[in-house]
Amino acid sequence: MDERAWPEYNPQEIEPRWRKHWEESGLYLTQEGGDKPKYYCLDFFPYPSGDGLHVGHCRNYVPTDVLSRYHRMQGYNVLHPMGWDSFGEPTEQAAVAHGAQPRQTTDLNTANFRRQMTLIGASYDWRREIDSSRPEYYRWTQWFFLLLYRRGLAYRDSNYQWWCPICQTTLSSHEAAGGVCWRGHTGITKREIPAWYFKITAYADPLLEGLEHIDWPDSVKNIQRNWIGRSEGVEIHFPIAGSEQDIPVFTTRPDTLFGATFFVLAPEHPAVQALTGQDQRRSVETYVAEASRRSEIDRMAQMQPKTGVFTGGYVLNPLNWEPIPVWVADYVLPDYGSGAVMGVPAHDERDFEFAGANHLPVRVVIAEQGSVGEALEQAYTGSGVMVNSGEFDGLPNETGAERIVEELARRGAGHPAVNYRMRDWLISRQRYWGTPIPIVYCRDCGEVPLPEDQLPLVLPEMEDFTPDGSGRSPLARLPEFVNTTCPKCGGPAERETDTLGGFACSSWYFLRFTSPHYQEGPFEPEAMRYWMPVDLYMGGVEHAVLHLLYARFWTHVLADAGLAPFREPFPRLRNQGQMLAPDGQRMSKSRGNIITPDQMVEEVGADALRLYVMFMAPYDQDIAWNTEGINGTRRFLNRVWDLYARTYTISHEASEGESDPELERSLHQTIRQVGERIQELRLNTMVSALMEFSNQLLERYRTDRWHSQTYRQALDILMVLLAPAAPYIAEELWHLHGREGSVHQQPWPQWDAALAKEQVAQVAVQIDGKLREVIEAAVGADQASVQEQVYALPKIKQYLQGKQVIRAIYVPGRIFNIVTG
Ligand code: ANZ
Ligand code: ZN
Repeated sequence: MDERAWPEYNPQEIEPRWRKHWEESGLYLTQEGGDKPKYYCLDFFPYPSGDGLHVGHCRNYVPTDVLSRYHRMQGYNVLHPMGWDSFGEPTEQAAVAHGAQPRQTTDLNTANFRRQMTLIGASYDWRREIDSSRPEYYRWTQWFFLLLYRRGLAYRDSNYQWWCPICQTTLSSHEAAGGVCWRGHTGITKREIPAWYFKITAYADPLLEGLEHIDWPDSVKNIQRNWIGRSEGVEIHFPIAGSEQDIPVFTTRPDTLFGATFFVLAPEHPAVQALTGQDQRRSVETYVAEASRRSEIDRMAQMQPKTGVFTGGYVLNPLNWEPIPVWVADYVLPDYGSGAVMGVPAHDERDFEFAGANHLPVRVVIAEQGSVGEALEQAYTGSGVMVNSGEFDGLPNETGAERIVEELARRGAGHPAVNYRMRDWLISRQRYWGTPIPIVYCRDCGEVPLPEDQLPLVLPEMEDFTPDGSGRSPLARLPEFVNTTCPKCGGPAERETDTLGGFACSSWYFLRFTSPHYQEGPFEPEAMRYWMPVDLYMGGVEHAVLHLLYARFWTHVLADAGLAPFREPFPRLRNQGQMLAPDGQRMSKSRGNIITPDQMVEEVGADALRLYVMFMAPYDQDIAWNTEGINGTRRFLNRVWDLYARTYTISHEASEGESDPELERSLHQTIRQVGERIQELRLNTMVSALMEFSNQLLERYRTDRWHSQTYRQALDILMVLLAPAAPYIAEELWHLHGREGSVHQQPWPQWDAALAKEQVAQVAVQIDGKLREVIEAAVGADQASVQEQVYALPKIKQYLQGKQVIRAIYVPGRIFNIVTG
């Protein structure tokens, strides 16, 4: 083939052709069994929104695809599946907005997602697609509910719940964090509604402990740690004056006990009634009624004035019997610790503020070193020597704390205690579009779980599934669903009408992918043990607690039930950065700044899009889209194409030319770099390694040094190295050269350490004419890289301390000269 006969690079023609071919030949179907090692590469479970994908999603789906392709070429069995988190409110609301049924909306949207994902070359095995709103799937979500139920980890309770008046459903405290519902609605309130909970608090310690053994971003681990909020302290019992009873408080500062000048109950505390005196009754009742209307978030805020009222009652300091006045104030939360605190204004900021607002005495019991005992302007929260604390005076406060706890224990008035900020997970929703809860209520037997052989409990079709404001699920309006017989006694019974929130579905889907069509259980045990745990899990930062905590919880439960030989489902987690619009704003439909993969594939091709998404920034950084940038990666692909068009055929016809040691070294270095960088997700520099190497080849061509055997070998290998990142062009080049099979089924090229080794030179480092160090630098390294190497040397750093570098000159391969002033 001569140069002129070579076709133009035309991704619009190449890409659809290969898409079709790959699908027909089943190129990406997962292989199982054999003795290959496995690699399970998973994206977060997307909910199929009507907007479809924008280019931001490519920052998730392109990297995982590149890793999957790379591992296949490395000889792994790769599981790279995709499915839909289609139950839950987003889908239901979208259906309402379009006047459609959620089933139709889901099917329409998933078809579009699938098309777009295929467009960008994502190599999912679509035979394994799952959809959480289909009975074949949610049957097993119900199975998990029953597993948790049997293990005492699912229970129904009537309590004050977060309620979103717009979604018309209860929210878990996780979803209500920050005072807005997780979908962004403000005005959430508390409402007393019976609801189902999962007892995630029983797993607080294992969930904390597990974080120590997994490779996750520290920021995500810390968010989970804070969410669980383990706090070690002491429970102290304060006797009520004139009563046999006492009230416990949780404190992390037992050393400040003698500084407790008041005592505060949360307005909801059950002892408020009993402690309130005749004269205070009206003011206390008014205060309590008002507090219940304010949200927990307002109450926690540091800036709130500390309101409260005196109850007229007293408790006694358990060590010296000093009477302490009891107040009711809403800065004390009902569901943390015991819902009561000892107020120590001298050493706690909020107590200090409260004392100031209510003219309560402040008594210093920990003396700050060097303080002369003047009035405090703010609470002193540091350490020091104990004062005003009876027999404990003069002790360092850490020792004092231990002594006080011993003394309390001796008198039976206190003991060490651990508290958690995390609450149980509220999972029931008074909504239609979710997994029905497999529980019935029988007049005689009470709450009865459905036997497993009655699963799936199918979600009935409903013409009008909008909530009616009753606080009950729309399913309650269907007598044919509600009325049933008791599985235990056969008598009349009613079904639970709440459904499970969407987070239930996503708490186990990664297990389903290991055997998506298995009928006898949620997963085929062998397949699950083969594929799990997930080797790389990737998705957005927004799931730091909700999904990522729940999924860990279910897996821990599964392990304790003897059904999984591991506790942590995701040993390696990575979060991709956000893609912002060119204007630096978040991409959103309402701003009208969305860029779709469809547009980009149309304009420059999927390969250029993939390369740009990787090249633009480290994968975990937020960055704005830049159209000039994608033109750059398209030009790179044009150059690669040209390279092959101009020289490939000829170089193969050419007789054995001589070798090119310098090119050979770069070739082996490039193989190494591309592989390592893919594994480490350093995808931007992976692309630059491909670019640099291609440029080097082009340079050989321009300067007529392309007749070597090395050059020809380099072209053979470059196609293969391009395959994970730019699968279409790599495949096309492969076939244009009459190669057999698919480039994607080629083994990853080996690199040779000896050949990759840089030739090094001894470089003398001089400062102001004096020899200070000799280093080894790569032959051909430029001044900038040698300078970086030199300035990083501790010895050189020391010499340069306090001096100013005026000039640095590199004489390649010989001397690095620094002149200071
Ligand atoms: C007395 C004291 C003195 C406290 C002092 C602190 C400093 P963490 O670390 O978050 O666990 N507390 C206990 N229960 C509370 C509730 N239901 N609502 C609001 N605050 C509550 O915090 C433990 C501290 O938070 C406890 O220690 C208690 O105040 C307060 F110099 O007790 B401390
Ligand atoms: Zn019964």
